Amino acid sequence: METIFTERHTFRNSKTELYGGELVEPFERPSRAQYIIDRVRNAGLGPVSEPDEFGIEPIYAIHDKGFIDFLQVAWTDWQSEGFKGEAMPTVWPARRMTQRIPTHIEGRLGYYALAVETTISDGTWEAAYASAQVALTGAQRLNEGASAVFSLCRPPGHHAAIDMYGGYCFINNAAVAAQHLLDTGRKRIAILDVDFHHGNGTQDIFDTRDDVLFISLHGDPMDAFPHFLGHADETGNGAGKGYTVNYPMPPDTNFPTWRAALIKALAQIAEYAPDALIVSLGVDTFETDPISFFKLKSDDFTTYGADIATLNLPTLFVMEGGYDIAEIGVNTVNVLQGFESAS
Ligand code: 5XA
Ligand code: ZN
Repeated sequence: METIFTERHTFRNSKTELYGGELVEPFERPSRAQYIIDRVRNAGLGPVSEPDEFGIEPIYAIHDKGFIDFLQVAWTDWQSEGFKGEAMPTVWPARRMTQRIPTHIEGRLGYYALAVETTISDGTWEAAYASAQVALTGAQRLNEGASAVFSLCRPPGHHAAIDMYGGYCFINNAAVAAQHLLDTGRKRIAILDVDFHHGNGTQDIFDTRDDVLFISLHGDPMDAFPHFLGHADETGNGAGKGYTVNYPMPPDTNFPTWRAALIKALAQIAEYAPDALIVSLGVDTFETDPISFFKLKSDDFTTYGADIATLNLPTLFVMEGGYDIAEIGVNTVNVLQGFESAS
Protein backbone atom coordinates (compact mmCIF):
# COMPACT_ATOMS: atom_id res chain seq x y z
CA MET A 1 0.00 0.00 0.00
CA GLU A 2 1.27 3.45 -0.93
CA THR A 3 1.61 6.10 1.79
CA ILE A 4 1.26 9.81 1.03
CA PHE A 5 3.32 11.94 3.40
CA THR A 6 5.06 15.29 3.66
CA GLU A 7 7.51 16.66 6.21
CA ARG A 8 5.52 19.91 5.99
CA HIS A 9 3.41 18.52 8.85
CA THR A 10 6.23 19.74 11.14
CA PHE A 11 5.10 23.34 10.50
CA ARG A 12 2.36 22.51 13.00
CA ASN A 13 4.44 22.60 16.18
CA SER A 14 2.46 24.47 18.82
CA LYS A 15 3.93 24.69 22.27
CA THR A 16 0.79 24.79 24.37
CA GLU A 17 -2.46 22.93 24.90
CA LEU A 18 -4.97 23.76 27.62
CA TYR A 19 -5.47 20.45 29.41
CA GLY A 20 -6.76 19.91 32.92
CA GLY A 21 -6.49 23.62 33.66
CA GLU A 22 -2.81 23.74 32.75
CA LEU A 23 -0.89 24.73 29.64
CA VAL A 24 0.93 21.52 28.68
CA GLU A 25 2.93 20.26 25.71
CA PRO A 26 0.31 19.33 23.09
CA PHE A 27 -0.62 15.66 22.78
CA GLU A 28 -0.90 16.29 19.03
CA ARG A 29 2.81 16.83 18.28
CA PRO A 30 5.15 16.27 15.30
CA SER A 31 6.72 13.09 16.68
CA ARG A 32 3.38 11.31 16.17
CA ALA A 33 3.77 11.40 12.41
CA GLN A 34 7.45 10.57 12.66
CA TYR A 35 6.72 7.35 14.58
CA ILE A 36 4.10 6.38 12.02
CA ILE A 37 6.25 7.01 8.95
CA ASP A 38 9.18 5.18 10.58
CA ARG A 39 6.96 2.16 11.14
CA VAL A 40 5.56 2.36 7.59
CA ARG A 41 9.12 2.21 6.28
CA ASN A 42 10.45 -0.43 8.69
CA ALA A 43 7.46 -2.70 8.11
CA GLY A 44 7.89 -2.40 4.33
CA LEU A 45 4.28 -1.35 3.84
CA GLY A 46 5.02 0.12 0.42
CA PRO A 47 6.27 3.27 -1.32
CA VAL A 48 6.11 6.65 0.40
CA SER A 49 5.25 9.59 -1.88
CA GLU A 50 5.02 13.35 -1.60
CA PRO A 51 1.57 14.87 -2.13
CA ASP A 52 0.59 16.54 -5.38
CA GLU A 53 -0.74 20.09 -5.41
CA PHE A 54 -4.52 20.56 -5.74
CA GLY A 55 -4.72 24.16 -4.54
CA ILE A 56 -7.24 25.74 -2.20
CA GLU A 57 -10.44 25.24 -4.25
CA PRO A 58 -11.09 21.69 -2.95
CA ILE A 59 -10.86 23.12 0.58
CA TYR A 60 -13.37 25.87 -0.21
CA ALA A 61 -15.61 23.12 -1.64
CA ILE A 62 -16.09 21.82 1.91
CA HIS A 63 -15.49 24.76 4.25
CA ASP A 64 -16.93 28.23 4.65
CA LYS A 65 -14.72 30.74 2.82
CA GLY A 66 -14.68 33.20 5.72
CA PHE A 67 -13.47 30.42 8.01
CA ILE A 68 -10.65 29.34 5.70
CA ASP A 69 -9.59 32.94 5.14
CA PHE A 70 -9.59 33.44 8.94
CA LEU A 71 -7.29 30.42 9.45
CA GLN A 72 -4.78 31.97 7.07
CA VAL A 73 -4.48 35.26 8.97
CA ALA A 74 -5.29 34.26 12.56
CA TRP A 75 -1.70 33.93 13.72
CA THR A 76 -0.47 37.21 12.22
CA ASP A 77 -3.56 39.08 13.43
CA TRP A 78 -3.00 37.67 16.93
CA GLN A 79 0.64 38.72 16.88
CA SER A 80 -0.30 42.18 15.66
CA GLU A 81 -2.19 42.66 18.94
CA GLY A 82 1.08 42.12 20.78
CA PHE A 83 -0.09 38.93 22.53
CA LYS A 84 2.79 36.82 23.79
CA GLY A 85 1.33 33.29 23.84
CA GLU A 86 -0.29 31.18 21.12
CA ALA A 87 -3.70 32.18 19.78
CA MET A 88 -6.67 30.79 21.71
CA PRO A 89 -10.21 32.01 22.25
CA THR A 90 -11.49 33.28 25.57
CA VAL A 91 -15.11 34.04 24.67
CA TRP A 92 -17.77 32.30 22.54
CA PRO A 93 -21.09 33.19 20.89
CA ALA A 94 -22.90 31.22 23.59
CA ARG A 95 -26.66 30.69 23.95
CA ARG A 96 -28.81 33.81 23.26
CA MET A 97 -25.80 35.88 22.09
CA THR A 98 -25.38 37.33 18.60
CA GLN A 99 -23.72 35.22 15.88
CA ARG A 100 -22.22 38.32 14.21
CA ILE A 101 -18.53 37.86 13.31
CA PRO A 102 -16.44 40.30 15.38
CA THR A 103 -13.61 42.39 13.98
CA HIS A 104 -11.12 41.82 16.81
CA ILE A 105 -9.06 38.61 16.62
CA GLU A 106 -10.15 37.59 20.12
CA GLY A 107 -13.77 37.60 18.93
CA ARG A 108 -13.03 35.86 15.64
CA LEU A 109 -11.19 33.08 17.47
CA GLY A 110 -14.25 32.54 19.66
CA TYR A 111 -16.55 32.60 16.64
CA TYR A 112 -14.60 29.95 14.70
CA ALA A 113 -13.35 27.73 17.57
CA LEU A 114 -15.37 24.82 18.91
CA ALA A 115 -12.81 24.07 21.64
CA VAL A 116 -10.01 25.98 23.35
CA GLU A 117 -7.34 23.28 23.64
CA THR A 118 -6.18 23.82 20.06
CA THR A 119 -3.98 26.89 19.77
CA ILE A 120 -3.08 28.55 16.49
CA SER A 121 0.62 29.28 16.11
CA ASP A 122 3.24 29.98 13.47
CA GLY A 123 2.95 27.45 10.61
CA THR A 124 -0.47 26.08 11.59
CA TRP A 125 -2.14 27.10 8.34
CA GLU A 126 0.76 25.83 6.19
CA ALA A 127 0.67 22.41 7.86
CA ALA A 128 -3.14 22.17 7.71
CA TYR A 129 -3.10 23.08 4.02
CA ALA A 130 -0.40 20.45 3.32
CA SER A 131 -2.37 17.85 5.28
CA ALA A 132 -5.39 18.44 3.03
CA GLN A 133 -3.15 17.99 -0.04
CA VAL A 134 -2.02 14.63 1.42
CA ALA A 135 -5.66 13.53 1.65
CA LEU A 136 -6.47 14.80 -1.84
CA THR A 137 -3.50 12.96 -3.31
CA GLY A 138 -4.68 9.73 -1.68
CA ALA A 139 -8.13 10.22 -3.19
CA GLN A 140 -6.61 10.88 -6.60
CA ARG A 141 -4.61 7.63 -6.33
CA LEU A 142 -7.92 5.76 -5.99
CA ASN A 143 -9.03 7.53 -9.16
CA GLU A 144 -5.87 6.29 -10.84
CA GLY A 145 -6.76 2.71 -9.93
CA ALA A 146 -5.18 2.04 -6.56
CA SER A 147 -7.25 -0.29 -4.40
CA ALA A 148 -6.00 1.17 -1.09
CA VAL A 149 -3.93 4.19 -0.05
CA PHE A 150 -2.77 5.61 3.27
CA SER A 151 -2.82 9.41 3.59
CA LEU A 152 -0.65 10.14 6.60
CA CYS A 153 -2.35 13.44 7.41
CA ARG A 154 -1.16 15.70 10.22
CA PRO A 155 -2.75 17.80 11.63
CA PRO A 156 -5.84 15.59 11.76
CA GLY A 157 -9.21 16.72 10.45
CA HIS A 158 -12.38 15.01 11.62
CA HIS A 159 -13.41 17.63 14.22
CA ALA A 160 -13.13 20.48 11.70
CA ALA A 161 -16.69 21.45 10.77
CA ILE A 162 -17.96 23.66 7.94
CA ASP A 163 -16.83 26.78 9.81
CA MET A 164 -15.19 25.60 13.05
CA TYR A 165 -11.80 24.29 14.17
CA GLY A 166 -10.80 22.49 17.37
CA GLY A 167 -9.86 19.08 18.73
CA TYR A 168 -6.47 19.54 16.99
CA CYS A 169 -8.24 19.87 13.60
CA PHE A 170 -8.40 22.78 11.13
CA ILE A 171 -9.35 21.37 7.72
CA ASN A 172 -11.46 18.23 7.45
CA ASN A 173 -9.11 16.08 5.37
CA ALA A 174 -11.47 13.11 5.01
CA ALA A 175 -14.33 15.37 3.88
CA VAL A 176 -12.13 17.17 1.36
CA ALA A 177 -11.04 13.79 -0.03
CA ALA A 178 -14.65 12.55 -0.19
CA GLN A 179 -15.75 15.65 -2.10
CA HIS A 180 -12.86 15.20 -4.53
CA LEU A 181 -13.98 11.63 -5.24
CA LEU A 182 -17.54 12.85 -5.83
CA ASP A 183 -16.39 15.72 -8.05
CA THR A 184 -14.35 13.34 -10.19
CA GLY A 185 -17.12 10.91 -11.02
CA ARG A 186 -18.06 8.79 -8.03
CA LYS A 187 -21.68 8.88 -6.91
CA ARG A 188 -21.62 7.65 -3.29
CA ILE A 189 -18.88 7.64 -0.65
CA ALA A 190 -18.90 6.03 2.80
CA ILE A 191 -16.79 7.48 5.60
CA LEU A 192 -16.10 5.10 8.48
CA ASP A 193 -14.66 6.94 11.48
CA VAL A 194 -12.87 4.58 13.88
CA ASP A 195 -11.09 7.27 15.91
CA PHE A 196 -11.90 7.20 19.62
CA HIS A 197 -13.53 10.64 19.34
CA HIS A 198 -16.73 11.34 17.46
CA GLY A 199 -16.09 12.94 14.06
CA ASN A 200 -18.38 15.90 14.71
CA GLY A 201 -16.90 17.91 11.86
CA THR A 202 -17.52 15.22 9.26
CA GLN A 203 -21.05 14.72 10.55
CA ASP A 204 -21.69 18.48 10.37
CA ILE A 205 -20.41 18.72 6.80
CA PHE A 206 -22.50 15.87 5.41
CA ASP A 207 -25.50 16.18 7.73
CA THR A 208 -28.03 17.00 5.00
CA ARG A 209 -26.54 14.94 2.18
CA ASP A 210 -27.30 11.44 0.94
CA ASP A 211 -24.19 11.09 -1.27
CA VAL A 212 -21.97 10.49 1.78
CA LEU A 213 -22.77 7.90 4.43
CA PHE A 214 -21.03 8.81 7.69
CA ILE A 215 -20.63 6.13 10.37
CA SER A 216 -18.68 6.74 13.58
CA LEU A 217 -17.63 4.45 16.45
CA HIS A 218 -16.57 6.52 19.45
CA GLY A 219 -16.57 7.30 23.15
CA ASP A 220 -20.01 8.35 24.34
CA PRO A 221 -20.14 12.16 24.14
CA MET A 222 -21.70 12.21 27.60
CA ASP A 223 -18.23 11.21 28.79
CA ALA A 224 -15.89 12.11 25.96
CA PHE A 225 -14.85 14.99 23.70
CA PRO A 226 -16.45 16.58 21.66
CA HIS A 227 -19.32 16.21 24.18
CA PHE A 228 -21.91 18.07 22.07
CA LEU A 229 -22.38 15.75 19.09
CA GLY A 230 -22.21 12.01 18.45
CA HIS A 231 -25.33 10.59 20.11
CA ALA A 232 -27.08 7.55 18.65
CA ASP A 233 -30.24 9.53 17.88
CA GLU A 234 -28.40 11.83 15.44
CA THR A 235 -29.19 10.27 12.07
CA GLY A 236 -28.86 13.17 9.65
CA ASN A 237 -31.35 15.78 8.45
CA GLY A 238 -33.31 16.59 5.31
CA ALA A 239 -32.02 14.60 2.36
CA GLY A 240 -29.34 13.27 4.71
CA LYS A 241 -31.83 11.57 7.03
CA GLY A 242 -30.57 8.05 7.66
CA TYR A 243 -27.08 8.73 6.29
CA THR A 244 -25.45 9.51 9.65
CA VAL A 245 -24.96 6.60 12.03
CA ASN A 246 -23.38 6.91 15.48
CA TYR A 247 -22.18 4.13 17.76
CA PRO A 248 -21.29 5.80 21.08
CA MET A 249 -19.71 3.43 23.61
CA PRO A 250 -18.98 3.74 27.34
CA PRO A 251 -15.71 3.90 29.28
CA ASP A 252 -13.62 0.71 29.28
CA THR A 253 -15.22 -0.64 26.10
CA ASN A 254 -13.19 -3.68 25.03
CA PHE A 255 -12.50 -5.07 21.58
CA PRO A 256 -15.35 -7.64 21.37
CA THR A 257 -17.91 -4.91 22.11
CA TRP A 258 -16.23 -2.41 19.78
CA ARG A 259 -15.92 -5.02 17.03
CA ALA A 260 -19.61 -5.91 17.29
CA ALA A 261 -20.38 -2.25 16.47
CA LEU A 262 -17.88 -2.36 13.62
CA ILE A 263 -19.51 -5.43 12.11
CA LYS A 264 -22.89 -3.65 12.14
CA ALA A 265 -21.29 -0.58 10.57
CA LEU A 266 -19.70 -2.68 7.83
CA ALA A 267 -23.07 -4.27 7.02
CA GLN A 268 -24.62 -0.78 6.73
CA ILE A 269 -21.82 0.33 4.42
CA ALA A 270 -22.26 -2.78 2.27
CA GLU A 271 -25.98 -2.06 2.00
CA TYR A 272 -25.27 1.55 0.94
CA ALA A 273 -22.99 0.16 -1.81
CA PRO A 274 -20.64 3.13 -2.08
CA ASP A 275 -18.14 3.62 -4.88
CA ALA A 276 -15.33 4.09 -2.36
CA LEU A 277 -14.64 3.99 1.35
CA ILE A 278 -12.73 6.54 3.42
CA VAL A 279 -11.56 5.40 6.85
CA SER A 280 -10.93 8.17 9.37
CA LEU A 281 -8.19 6.22 11.09
CA GLY A 282 -7.51 7.23 14.68
CA VAL A 283 -5.71 4.78 16.92
CA ASP A 284 -6.57 6.51 20.19
CA THR A 285 -8.86 3.53 20.89
CA PHE A 286 -5.65 1.88 22.20
CA GLU A 287 -5.74 0.71 25.82
CA THR A 288 -3.01 3.06 27.04
CA ASP A 289 -3.95 6.16 25.08
CA PRO A 290 -3.52 9.05 27.53
CA ILE A 291 -6.71 10.97 26.61
CA SER A 292 -9.16 8.17 25.72
CA PHE A 293 -10.95 5.29 27.45
CA PHE A 294 -11.31 2.28 25.16
CA LYS A 295 -9.29 -0.90 25.69
CA LEU A 296 -8.11 -2.12 22.29
CA LYS A 297 -4.80 -4.01 22.15
CA SER A 298 -2.25 -3.88 19.34
CA ASP A 299 -3.37 -7.17 17.75
CA ASP A 300 -6.96 -5.92 17.65
CA PHE A 301 -5.93 -3.26 15.13
CA THR A 302 -4.76 -6.01 12.76
CA THR A 303 -8.03 -7.87 13.21
CA TYR A 304 -10.24 -4.92 12.42
CA GLY A 305 -8.11 -3.89 9.46
CA ALA A 306 -8.92 -7.33 8.01
CA ASP A 307 -12.60 -6.84 8.87
CA ILE A 308 -12.70 -3.60 6.86
CA ALA A 309 -11.13 -5.35 3.88
CA THR A 310 -14.13 -7.69 3.63
CA LEU A 311 -16.06 -4.76 2.10
CA ASN A 312 -13.84 -5.13 -0.95
CA LEU A 313 -14.03 -1.39 -1.75
CA PRO A 314 -11.42 1.09 -3.00
CA THR A 315 -10.28 2.41 0.37
CA LEU A 316 -8.51 5.56 1.49
CA PHE A 317 -7.16 5.59 5.04
CA VAL A 318 -6.86 9.14 6.41
CA MET A 319 -4.87 9.57 9.64
CA GLU A 320 -6.70 11.14 12.57
CA GLY A 321 -5.79 10.80 16.30
CA GLY A 322 -3.66 8.58 18.56
CA TYR A 323 -1.48 9.76 21.42
CA ASP A 324 0.31 6.76 22.90
CA ILE A 325 3.17 7.89 20.76
CA ALA A 326 5.48 4.93 21.37
CA GLU A 327 2.84 2.56 19.96
CA ILE A 328 1.13 4.80 17.41
CA GLY A 329 3.20 3.50 14.50
CA VAL A 330 2.65 -0.16 15.36
CA ASN A 331 -1.10 0.24 15.83
CA THR A 332 -1.57 2.28 12.67
CA VAL A 333 0.44 -0.06 10.48
CA ASN A 334 -1.30 -3.06 12.06
CA VAL A 335 -4.60 -1.78 10.66
CA LEU A 336 -3.09 -1.28 7.21
CA GLN A 337 -1.34 -4.66 7.18
CA GLY A 338 -4.45 -6.39 8.51
CA PHE A 339 -6.39 -4.81 5.65
CA GLU A 340 -3.81 -5.84 3.06
CA SER A 341 -3.51 -9.40 4.32
CA ALA A 342 -7.27 -9.88 3.86
CA SER A 343 -7.57 -8.04 0.53
O1 5XA B 1 -9.91 12.62 17.42
N1 5XA B 1 -9.72 13.71 18.16
C1 5XA B 1 -8.73 13.84 19.00
O2 5XA B 1 -7.99 12.91 19.14
C2 5XA B 1 -8.58 15.13 19.72
C3 5XA B 1 -9.33 15.21 20.99
C4 5XA B 1 -9.12 16.52 21.68
C5 5XA B 1 -9.58 16.48 23.10
N2 5XA B 1 -9.41 17.72 23.78
ZN1 ZN C 1 -9.35 11.14 18.58
